[in-house]
Amino acid sequence: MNNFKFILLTVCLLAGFTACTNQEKEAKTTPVQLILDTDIGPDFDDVGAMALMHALADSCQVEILATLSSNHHELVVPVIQILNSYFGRPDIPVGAPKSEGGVTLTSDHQVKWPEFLVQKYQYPVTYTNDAPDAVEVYRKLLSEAEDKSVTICTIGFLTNLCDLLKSEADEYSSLSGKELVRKKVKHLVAMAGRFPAGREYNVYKDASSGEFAINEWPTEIIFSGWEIGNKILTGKQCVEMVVKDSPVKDAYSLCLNERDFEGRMSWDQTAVLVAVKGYKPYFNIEQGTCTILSDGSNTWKSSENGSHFILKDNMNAETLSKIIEHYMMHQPLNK
Ligand SMILES: [Ca+2]
Repeated sequence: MNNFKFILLTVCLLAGFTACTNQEKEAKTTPVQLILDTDIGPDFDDVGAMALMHALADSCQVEILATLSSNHHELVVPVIQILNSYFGRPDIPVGAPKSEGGVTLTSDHQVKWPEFLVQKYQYPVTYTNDAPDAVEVYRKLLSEAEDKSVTICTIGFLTNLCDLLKSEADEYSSLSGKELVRKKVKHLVAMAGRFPAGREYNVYKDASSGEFAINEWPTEIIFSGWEIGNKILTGKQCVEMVVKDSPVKDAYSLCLNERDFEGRMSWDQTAVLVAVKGYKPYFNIEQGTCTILSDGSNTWKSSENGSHFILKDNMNAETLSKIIEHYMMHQPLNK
């Protein structure tokens, strides 16, 4: 090997070796311990949110403890697993709601993109009904966690979180669900509600769960309300990516080809971004109390001692679109 080749090889090895450590330095702290709760299917911003989450995991900023479905539809867990597998993490625990009631919903697009992904990406998948009970997954992971260490990010219905709060002592913990959450959860980041008042899909589709979960939740909650992600359009650049066989590109291509030609709202991505990286510098926050009413609508009362926080605008929507879409376009490290 001549000197030039040796130097080149050394530089390449060092570049590879330092890639993650530099990004770890960027993170400055231990990775966020995250459980994601998603309804992926009725909307596809969850696809962008999961891509963003895996991008931040590849730069050591988040450790994904579980990816759970809040939706009974049989293809929700398969789509979650396709995205986890695509990004090199096929073994992330999954789970699904097992309680009565709740929501069973899939895409209303003409092209059923969840079916398309399941047919195209022949990864081994677990259908939603066969997945473990999400409450059991929560209780096991929380019981094993350090106190106040777990961030939960919900970007779907609040079904599992309601069931978790109502759960009782079991083989994993002698604590009730509410006590377990109070002890182990750092905070909840929720794409839920509309502020200062209104009615938002993730809450009203399972209003009784939404009412119980939010009103009874024993830690701080950061809400990314409907009004935050609604003006942040993303996906057009994902469609134009020069990559083959990306489930992220496929989902956005199929959906944006039908409507949302200028990009899809980024409700769910904003919640995951804040759950992992914090609200600064992307947003400001306002402190107070969100109350969910029985019809799934919500109110907001600003106060200095409330345990809730709502995101408020700081950056302009165009800048946030670029930041979020950059993460959504992330490619798996080992592809
Ligand atoms: Ca969602």
